[in-house]
Amino acid sequence: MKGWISKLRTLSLFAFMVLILSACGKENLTSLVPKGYGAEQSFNVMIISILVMIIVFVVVMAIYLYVILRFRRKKGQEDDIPKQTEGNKTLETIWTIIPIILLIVIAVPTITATYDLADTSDQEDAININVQGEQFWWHFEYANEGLQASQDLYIPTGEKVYLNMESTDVIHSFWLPSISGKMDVNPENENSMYIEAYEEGVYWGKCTEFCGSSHSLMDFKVIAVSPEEYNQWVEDMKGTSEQSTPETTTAQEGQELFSNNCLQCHATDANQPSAGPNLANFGDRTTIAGVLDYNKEELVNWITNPAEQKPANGMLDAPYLEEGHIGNEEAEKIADYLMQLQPSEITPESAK
Ligand code: HEC
Ligand SMILES: [Cu+2]
Repeated sequence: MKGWISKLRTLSLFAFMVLILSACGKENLTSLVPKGYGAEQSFNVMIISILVMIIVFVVVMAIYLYVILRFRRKKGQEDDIPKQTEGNKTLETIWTIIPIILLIVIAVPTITATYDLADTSDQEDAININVQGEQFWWHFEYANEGLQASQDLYIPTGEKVYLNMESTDVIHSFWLPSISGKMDVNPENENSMYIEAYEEGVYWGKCTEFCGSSHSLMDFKVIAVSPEEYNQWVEDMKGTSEQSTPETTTAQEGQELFSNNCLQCHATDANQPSAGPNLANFGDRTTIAGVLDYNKEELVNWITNPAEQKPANGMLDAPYLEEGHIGNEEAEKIADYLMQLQPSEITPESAK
């Protein structure tokens, strides 16, 4: 009786997990539908290993069932003792050689793919981006163009893009499941890997090394557009050194408030480095701080209370939070200003 209950419990736990986990997969956040070179290589290796495992399972089970059925004790044999055998050279040779062959079948493609993905010999001629992991956001610096970006990384399709990664604080891990494998982002050394997206699209990325209270909120996006659109985007971002005056008066007042309270950490010129995220194309974002829905209400909440949705993030050091002179009304004006920062026609929409 007891045994049945515990079996039932295990079974229902499995059923529950299947239900929960099957809802986990998000389009463009899965390594099971590879859309880039690194992800495809990993997927192929995964398929080979799974096929080998299935073959082994089926063959072993078939022999097992055959033996159980064929050599069952039958009526009248209750006292029979079967012939005792010890050691069988042929059998032992077979079951040593078969696993060796299977391991070779798995090892050759795995090692080939590993060396292939680690080969960075063409790095100098490629697009290079310095990736800085920060608690809890991603800073992208386009090394060739001197452009700064955060959260959203625009890349051209069909080209190798090298990411040179380092962390400002603790160890993070960069994972873009649909396009590439994972890479640790360390404070004390630089790690490089390349990504290559086959098709246009918005691909989701995650930090996969526990890095603090908002670790699970350290999301980012890679926006793969055609090479022409990418070049256009780069030109448009370079143009953000010329700041135009916003059209509405509220946005103009917001700009003033932003200069006085936020510019010490942020920049709205993509050519300017800054300690916090670069907001030059903030109006083209689809999320705020990587995870919040992109709308005015959320943005006002974020400005007035950044701790609520993303505990312990770097913006909590902002002096205005203590001084208390940015209320809802001021935050709304700032939101009007930030949401009209749309320097380029190339947006996540272009990647569809
Ligand atoms: C002490 C430096 C600092 C100050 C001052 C500061 N911020 Fe931030 N801000 C940050 C950091 C760091 C982040 C990244 C937080 C995260 O996502 O972990 C951030 C994130 C943001 C984001 C989300 C960015 C994105 O890429 O989605 C917005 C919007 C923002 N800040 C607006 C403001 C506004 C408006 C002000 C002034 C009222 C301000 N910040 C003042 C440091 C600062
Ligand atoms: Cu992290």
